[in-house]
Amino acid sequence: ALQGGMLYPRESPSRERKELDGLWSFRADFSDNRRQGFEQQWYRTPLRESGPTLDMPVPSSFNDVGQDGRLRGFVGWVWYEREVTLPQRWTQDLGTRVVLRIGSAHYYAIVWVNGVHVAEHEGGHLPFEADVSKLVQSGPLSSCRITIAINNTLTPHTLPPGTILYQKDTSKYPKGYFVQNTHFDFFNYAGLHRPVLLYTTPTIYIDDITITTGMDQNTGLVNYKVFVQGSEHFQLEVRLLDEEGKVVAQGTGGQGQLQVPSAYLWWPYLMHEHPAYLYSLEVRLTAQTAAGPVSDFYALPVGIRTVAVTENQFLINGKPFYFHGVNKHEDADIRGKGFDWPLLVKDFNLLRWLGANSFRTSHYPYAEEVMQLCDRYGIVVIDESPGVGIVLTQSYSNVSLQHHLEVMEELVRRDKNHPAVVMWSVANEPASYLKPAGYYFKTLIAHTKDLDPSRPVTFVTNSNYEADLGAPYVDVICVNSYYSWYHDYGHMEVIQLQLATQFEKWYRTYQKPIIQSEYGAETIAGFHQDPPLMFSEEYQKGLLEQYHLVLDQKRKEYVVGELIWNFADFMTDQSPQRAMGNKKGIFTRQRQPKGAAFLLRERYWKLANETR
Ligand code: BDP
Repeated sequence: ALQGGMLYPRESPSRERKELDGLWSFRADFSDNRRQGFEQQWYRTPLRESGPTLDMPVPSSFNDVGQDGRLRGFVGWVWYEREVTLPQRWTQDLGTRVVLRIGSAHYYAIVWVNGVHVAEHEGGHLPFEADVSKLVQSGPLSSCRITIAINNTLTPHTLPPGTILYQKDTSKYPKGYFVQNTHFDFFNYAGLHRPVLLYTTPTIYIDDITITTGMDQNTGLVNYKVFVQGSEHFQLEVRLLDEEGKVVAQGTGGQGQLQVPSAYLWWPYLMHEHPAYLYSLEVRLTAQTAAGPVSDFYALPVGIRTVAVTENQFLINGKPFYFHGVNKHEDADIRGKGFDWPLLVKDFNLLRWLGANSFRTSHYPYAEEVMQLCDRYGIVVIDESPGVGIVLTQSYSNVSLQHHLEVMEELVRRDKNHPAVVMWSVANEPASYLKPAGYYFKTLIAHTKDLDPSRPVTFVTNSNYEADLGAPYVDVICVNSYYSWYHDYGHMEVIQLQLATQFEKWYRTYQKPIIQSEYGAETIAGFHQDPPLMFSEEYQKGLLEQYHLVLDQKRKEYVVGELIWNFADFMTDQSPQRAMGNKKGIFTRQRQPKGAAFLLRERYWKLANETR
């Protein structure tokens, strides 16, 4: 099990932050074995002393910012480095704990501070930290050098999995030639994708908080657990404040239940006049030490809401909820998967323009800042792990399963307190018909439920309903299908029959609510053709309309959601099926609408008005 918590670093009277975004020094290790950086110990001295460096923006993928084609498709170790000057109170005060936090480093990362190894982390979509207090407080230095080596190689045991394919035929390929293959279509962007920062806490500190919420008549229930590190002797006080700043409940100790009479609930956007109501849980720690009193303070946004699943409904606060939303990607021009505030705000404005009430974090956990905005805006999230492309038998091995279990621990630890998150998705389109899939998904889903008994768990399937060995363990069936795109292409006339059959078969077999978790068509913005032909805007619209006819019948019975593939066009690996990326977006990669966006907008607002 994981050690410690992963609270989002927030400023408070006892905590400071220092953002390390900006330009870092950078070098890709182009040596044959890609290990020169380790052989020459590039972390020992400033990076510029071991060779030429580039300026690299953080956060950003490194792939698309340069003019060097070799860097765009680079596979192996890249090195990032940055010098930081620290305030004296951080380096002199031994009561201060200094933590280095990396929002995401794709895929495998090793971190040194002043040449000393401080952290190692596998997985490109979740944060990790290192306590660097001793290092920055050990000498007269007020600066420190942070070096991060990152490797983007994917193997059958990474999450997502991939395969390195060596080509040994020297009549066709140069010596040592290899390519990275993946079993998903989005481009394997890499680098420091999310904010890197240093923050402080006292040495006795609030390490983690777990919130679950409930309702008893009109009384909101907030169950809290606070974990403290650094001492066994301390006092804890918790207070719950409403949006006006008024204290509505309080308690003491590391665990308890707060009761809020006539509580405002956290409702999804468009479902209620006052959606997304957030209280603030203020946690105050005090302790006496030989050196004097210590205090720590942390404030966590809290939404009071319940989630439940019946045979044919998805309930939020006891009311049937219909997901009308999108699948997204973290993807944009130039920055790749790098976190970007303007992009974030634009995307949320588009979601609200569209009347979308939900999205799935296809196919990996998104930045914490994204989740925070979902809480604030009332956008419901299906929170997906990076379990995409689990299609090889090797990827069902025990090694892979162990890692996947750990990733779910990291994901739940990070996102458990977000009211917007209503369901976990452990995977997308795995080969769930393979023999080991039954045990794999049974174990994975049971573990996720142990970690968080308060939310339903699913994975997204495209297997046949009869052959799917994981489906018995999910709470909600999520199905992807591409009728008249990957099958019977060009023939929209088959959609209604095939889709209705799909729903009926799944429902009859499992008696669980169903979400159409993907459907869509490749569409090049500006291509027009009537009668519609594939790749035209008219075909995309026509295909969606056929799906909607069936969805409108089945949502009266047991279909509880529809998520279009995809919100926006996104970059993929090169292939003959993809004209510079996947073009199934209803918005272009630059976030401009295709015709289908207007069609969906009308539909989503209509659905919203019906279910309000
Ligand atoms: C689905 C995948 C998604 C792809 C989509 C497509 O889940 O990641 O991008 O197909 O091919 O199978 O457009």
